Amino acid sequence: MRIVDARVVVTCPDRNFVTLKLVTDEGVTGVGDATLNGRELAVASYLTDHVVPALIGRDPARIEDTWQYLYKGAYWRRGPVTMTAIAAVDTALWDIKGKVAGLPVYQLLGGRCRDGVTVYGHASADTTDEVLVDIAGYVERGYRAVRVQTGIPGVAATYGVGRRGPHYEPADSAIPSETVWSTERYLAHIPTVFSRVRDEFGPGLRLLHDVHHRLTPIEAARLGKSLEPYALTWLEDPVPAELQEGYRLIRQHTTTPIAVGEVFNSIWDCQALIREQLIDYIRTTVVHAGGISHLRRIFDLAALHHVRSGSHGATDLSPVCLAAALHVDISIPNFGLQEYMRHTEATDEVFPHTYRFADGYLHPSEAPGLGVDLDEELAAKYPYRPASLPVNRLEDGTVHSW
Ligand code: CS2
Ligand code: MG
Repeated sequence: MRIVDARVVVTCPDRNFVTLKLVTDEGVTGVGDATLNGRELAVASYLTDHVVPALIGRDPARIEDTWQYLYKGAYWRRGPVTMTAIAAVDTALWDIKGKVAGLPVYQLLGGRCRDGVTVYGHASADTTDEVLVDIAGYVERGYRAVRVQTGIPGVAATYGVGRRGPHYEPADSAIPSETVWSTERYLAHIPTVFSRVRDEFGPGLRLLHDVHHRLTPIEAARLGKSLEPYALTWLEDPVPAELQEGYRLIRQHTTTPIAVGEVFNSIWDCQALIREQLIDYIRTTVVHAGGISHLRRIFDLAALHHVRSGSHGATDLSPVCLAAALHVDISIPNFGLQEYMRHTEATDEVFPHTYRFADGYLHPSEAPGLGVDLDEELAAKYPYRPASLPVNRLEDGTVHSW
C-alpha cells in the first residue's frame, strides 16, 4: 500500500482547525489533527510545503519509521509547529492501520485497561455564587470531575473564565486582546471559592483548578498550601515550565497534586519533572506532542514514576485529536483524567465521530481506525478567520504569563 494523496484542510466551524487527510492507492484514508491555536497557518505551511511532498509514495504501515524520518530527518528537532505537524501524520497513519486491520486503534495499542475514560468539564463564572450553579449543572449531567475557574474581584477579565455560554473560546481577536492581572488579588480570592465549592458538593466530586502559568514557584507553593483543605485532584500549570527545576520548590511545600504539560511538545520537556516525581499528572496530548506514538512514549515513562496522564482537551483540539486521545486513554495503565470541553454543533458536523459521553465517561469509537472523519465539502464552507490568544499584563503594564 502507498500514500497517493495528502490534503491539508483549514476550516473554521466556529474556530480554526487544521486537518491532514492521507489517501492510499487502495482508497483507505486517515485523518490527523494539526491545529495549533493562534498559529494554525504555520503548521499548515509546514505540512504542505515540507512534509506532504515527502509522504507521497511512502508505505503507510511504517508508522514508527515515518515518525523517526520526520523528527530526525528535519535536523531541527522539537518545537510546537514541528511536533504538531508530525503528530498529524502519525495520527493519520494509526487511523489507516486500524482501518486496514479492521480494529479500533485502542485494540492495536493493547486493548482496554478500563471501562470508560473519566473526563472533567469546565465550570467557570464571574462570581462564586454563579460558579456553584455551573458546577451543579455538570454534576446533574453526570460529570465526576470539574475544573473550577472564577473571576477575581478587582480584576476586569480573567483568562480561563468563559463569557460565551458552554463553548468557551479564548482566541478572541486577530491581534491579541489584552487583559490585566493581579497575583495578590488572585491568591487572596481563590481559596475562598474552593472553600464554598467543597462545602456545597462534599468530598466525592473531583475538583481541579488551572493557574495558566501565572505564578512564581513560591507563590504557587503558597496557593497549593492554602488549597490543601479542599483536596483538589490537581492544580494545573502553576508556573511556566521552561525551568523544570522550578517545580522542586513547589513540591517541597505542598501536598496539592500538580498537573502540567499542555504546552509541552516532546518527552524532553517533561523527563526531569517525571523522573524526579515533581508532578502528578502529565497533560501532553496527541496533537501537540508528536502524535499517538510519541504520547505513548511519554506516558510509559510517566508510568514508571507514579505520574498519571491528564491530557489537554480544550476545544481548540479538534474532534480528531479527542478521538485519538480516547484510544490512548482507554489502553494505558496509568490513565488519570481526560479534559473534555464540548465542541460546538458546527464543529461536530464538520468532524463526524462515534465517540460518546455517558455518565461522566467518554467511550472511544468501536469503528475500525479512530472513528472520526473530516467532511471536506462542509469544511470548505467555513473559511479561515485569524484569531489569537490574549496577552496578559500586570497592573503596571508589564507583560506577564496568561
Ligand atoms: C486551558 C486551555 O484547557 C486548558 O487547560 O489551559 O484553555 C488553553 O489555554 C487553550 O487550549 C490554549 O489554546
Ligand atoms: Mg490549562
